[in-house]
Amino acid sequence: MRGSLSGDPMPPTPAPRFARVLELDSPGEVARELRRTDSDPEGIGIMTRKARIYPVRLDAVSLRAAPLLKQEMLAVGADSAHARGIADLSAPESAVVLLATMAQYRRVLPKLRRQPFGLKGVGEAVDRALTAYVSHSPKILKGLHRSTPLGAETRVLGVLNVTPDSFSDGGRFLDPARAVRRAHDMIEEGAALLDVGAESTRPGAAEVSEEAEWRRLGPVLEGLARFSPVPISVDTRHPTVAVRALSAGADLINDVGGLRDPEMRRIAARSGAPVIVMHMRGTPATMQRDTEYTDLRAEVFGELARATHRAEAEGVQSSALLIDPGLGFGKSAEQSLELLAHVGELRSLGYPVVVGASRKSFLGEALGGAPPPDRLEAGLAAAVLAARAGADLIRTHDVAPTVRALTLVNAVRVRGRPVSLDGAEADGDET
Ligand code: HH2
Repeated sequence: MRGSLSGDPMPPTPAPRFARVLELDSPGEVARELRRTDSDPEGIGIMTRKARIYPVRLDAVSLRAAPLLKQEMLAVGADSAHARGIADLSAPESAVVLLATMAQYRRVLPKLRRQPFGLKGVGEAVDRALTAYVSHSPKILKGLHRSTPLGAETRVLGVLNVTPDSFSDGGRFLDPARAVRRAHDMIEEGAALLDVGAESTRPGAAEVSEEAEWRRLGPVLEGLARFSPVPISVDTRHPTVAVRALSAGADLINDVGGLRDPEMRRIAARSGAPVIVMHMRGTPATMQRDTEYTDLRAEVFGELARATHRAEAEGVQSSALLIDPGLGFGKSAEQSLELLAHVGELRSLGYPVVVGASRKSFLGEALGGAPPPDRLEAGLAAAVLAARAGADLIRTHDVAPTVRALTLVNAVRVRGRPVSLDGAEADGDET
């Protein structure tokens, strides 16, 4: 029988009978949980970086680079997946998924920088994506006339359609006085920004002349610009309308054309106005004809990445860009749901993320054919999912209920402080 030094019998060693799987979304949360174990503070910083695998996808990694990449990943105890055809030399390139913890990335990335076959660029791209993904630093969105904070919590972009034919509220706010009253109400209800549009972009909508668009928009903007304390975005695909709107008091451009029009890029660069770059293929008239994607999320992500990259190369400040997956724009209901479920991936690009699901037909389809007035709850659920994934702005017609739903999400969510790959802030407090 075991005994203590004093000869008394040893008390039975307590053994844990229950184990709890932890849900820790951010490095900040991991660090806080580790602190509860009374770990050594230095150890907490190191272990925080080991808590979670961050899968990272790369496209078109060359035949020569992919095996070397796998070898480097294996050498740090991580892994990377690539096409079978890389091994038998039948594939010229491959999509790659890296699987590693932050600690492993930290060891492997400096090594990649010294490797040939484009691995230096791969290392830099992975570093940028991870840093952008885990950071959620609050920033100020500087509109041309008004600014607003973004990033600390998910906020609402209130929709005002001054159109006769928008799919859910067409004709309700064509009268400028009524439109301005609605804007006033949305501000009272807690909208962080307003989005005013004068052309319906519903699938198959007829194109409106720029003159007609401006005739609807001008008086409303004029009325709004006088009193609105919140930034006003103008939802237009037309450069001439964007220019007139900015000089009539609009603060930013919401371009459902995703800055594909070079004139729109020039206006953005020259004016300094922020732009929401939304993903869409074709135009509203044609977009539902092309809903074929080989790899939906990779393609939407890649197209947004190229659009923002081109805009920056032409002089648009990166701090002026926001991105939006364009739910329902040239996407089937199923595809919109997939994008919604994974919208947090867009954070890898480092721009604030905008999501618009409000009253859209993919919600109706998910509900078995519900018309727009019956899509409120599904729209709120979509807003909550997007906010949970880290979206910065939810574009919605239903401002008051969305603000209330997001208040809860914002209260529950613990957002980490900016974290760099060297983990300097990884054990810092949450904001
Ligand atoms: N959706 C619509 C219009 N503009 N802009 C962004 N950035 N994101 C969106 O999801 C988005 C958008 C479509 O909705 P709505 O304005 O209500 O309809 P309509 O185009 O028929 O006016």
